Amino acid sequence: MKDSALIVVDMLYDFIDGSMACQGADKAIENSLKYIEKETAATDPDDSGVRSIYPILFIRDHHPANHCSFAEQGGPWPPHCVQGTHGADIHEALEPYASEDLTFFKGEDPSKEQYSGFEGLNPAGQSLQEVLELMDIKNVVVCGIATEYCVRNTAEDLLKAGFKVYVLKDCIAYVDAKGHEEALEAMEKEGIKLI
Ligand code: VGL
Ligand code: ZN
Repeated sequence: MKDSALIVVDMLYDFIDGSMACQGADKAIENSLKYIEKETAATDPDDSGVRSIYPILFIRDHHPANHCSFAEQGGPWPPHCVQGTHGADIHEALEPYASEDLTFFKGEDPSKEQYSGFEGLNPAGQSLQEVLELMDIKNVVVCGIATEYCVRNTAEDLLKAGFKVYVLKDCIAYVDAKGHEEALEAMEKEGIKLI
């Protein structure tokens, strides 16, 4: 797809096999990798060294140890994605596709919950929207974890900002199966395309 980019949301160890391991995470990673390999594959059969350019942006939940979303501070979640821990790292199969400029950290303020990747910043202090606009991206494809929280909030904010939004329905994992189905239905009604 022209003018498009992939946004990988929170494919981090705590959501995969850690303190908040989500349902379908292994499958979501496997399918995301297949999608990435297809999108970045050589397009010219005579020149397999040439790979098409397809920006891949990463969102990372990145909490201080005293974050307000943690149960010990009265929040709904077990501690997860604490800065500097393995649980906050991108899965190793996806990590090679990540670059500093295209990685956006969220949830760093101890007093603020941030489910949306839209609230994240890259190390240079740029927002997701700013960077997508600089790259002239019009279509965004979203995969990641968790459907009901960060995937949904990120996709909805992208839609509100005027992007055409696609969610890869085989490349998302979830906290709760019913919540996942409801979130998909709601997103589709809003105009987000499930592909
Ligand atoms: C998320 C709960 C808490 C997510 C992050 O990535 O969906 N969910 N922090
Ligand atoms: Zn979090």
